[in-house]
Amino acid sequence: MSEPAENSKSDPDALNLDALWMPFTHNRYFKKNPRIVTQAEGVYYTTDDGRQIIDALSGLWCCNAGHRHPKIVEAVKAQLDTLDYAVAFQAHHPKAFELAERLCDVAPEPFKHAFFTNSGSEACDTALKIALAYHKARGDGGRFRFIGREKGYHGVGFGGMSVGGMMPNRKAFASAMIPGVDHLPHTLNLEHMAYTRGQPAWGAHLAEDLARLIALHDASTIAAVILEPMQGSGGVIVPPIGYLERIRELCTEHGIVLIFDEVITGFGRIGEIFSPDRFGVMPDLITFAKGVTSGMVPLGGVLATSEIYDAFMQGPEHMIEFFHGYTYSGHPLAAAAGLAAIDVYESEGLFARARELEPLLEDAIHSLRGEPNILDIRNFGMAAAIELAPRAGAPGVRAMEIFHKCYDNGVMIRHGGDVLAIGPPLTASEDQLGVIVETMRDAIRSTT
Ligand code: PXG
Repeated sequence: MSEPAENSKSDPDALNLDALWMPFTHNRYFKKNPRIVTQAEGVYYTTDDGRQIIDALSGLWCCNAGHRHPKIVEAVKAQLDTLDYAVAFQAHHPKAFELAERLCDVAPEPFKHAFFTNSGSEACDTALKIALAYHKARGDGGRFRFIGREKGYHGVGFGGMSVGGMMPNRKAFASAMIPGVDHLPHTLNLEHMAYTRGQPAWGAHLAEDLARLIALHDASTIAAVILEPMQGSGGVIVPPIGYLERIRELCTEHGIVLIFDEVITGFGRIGEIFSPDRFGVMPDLITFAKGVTSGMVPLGGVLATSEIYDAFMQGPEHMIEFFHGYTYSGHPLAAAAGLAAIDVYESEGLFARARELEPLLEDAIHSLRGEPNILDIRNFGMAAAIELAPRAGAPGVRAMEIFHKCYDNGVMIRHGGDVLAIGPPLTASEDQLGVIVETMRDAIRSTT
């Protein structure tokens, strides 16, 4: 590794933290108690004070093959030596086509086309726009409504925010929500499903709320339903048995496009490439991001069926069919990283590995039952969450303290509200899963 230049600010003590307005962060609190990571490899981060800590969240649910996987690093470096950027509109470069083809090969059968974005937020907004324009292209342009779900997270664009269902992400922007959005109820109910391992048996009936919304708005006004098959940011909320099936039935019956937002569930987080291979329910559009490059280069996108793509391919051939796209759609570095990441997932059997680890993670996390202040433990695939009782008058603080203790003791977890969540890299060892859970146990026990 090269020595830092003399005036380099890579020495964290020399960092001026003020200029950076950090995303989704309590800036003032953070800057008094900074946590800085300087390197990463495999399942570990190195912190600015030289400690190795386990990354129990795969970055932000993205480094599914671990950090700096050598094959992905090599592919990105090689790409830099050949082509840095290539125009994305009206001319393009080979790897974007190769990655689209590769994704369609590994995705469930009906998905034959990929549209690239740079993030999950852009993927969600793109999918919503595809749904609207699809109906219009078929002469059904009266369909303008979107149905999201409470506790859903579809990124931070105006579309994704509007269909999202997390109050703090919506509150300050209420005046700017896109029109015609309604929400299904979320499916988390501790009275009926606390401590469920895997999919809850209770809750399929909540899908009937879609029938209610269809009756209220009329199907002819509804363009799409967008759901995370398993809610991630909302706190690992696993779909009740039969729930997604019923949503699918209703969408099919009423000509509504069903979008599965697989930004977290994709690329092995639930032990398969995408959720249809796990839950057996096929959407019409799939959004992806994060794990597609194992987090190495930003990339997102939307997978579409031929039925949807073909509906756009009408009119004079010299006309643009979909007035949408990004400067960096299918960026060469991202495409190279995506191709290499898929190779790694396949050659190392990482989705099967996730399925093998799932029961171990399940047993380990549920062993925390009975520790103080826990109301629920839930898990699916390589994801798990613990719901804590909020401290009186200080919601979220108990979870934050536990997060800090875990960090100090060598494990990076996630906290949001009073939920702790983990989503370790699919390359984690059984021992590392044990360390994660025992570190959480100590932190939970020592927190009032
Ligand atoms: N959809 C889903 C389902 C997501 O989880 C997005 C869209 C937006 O992706 P971008 O790439 O625009 O951030 C996400 C992002 C967390 C956490 O701690 C989750 C996300 C992002 C950051 C933190 O749960 N999910």
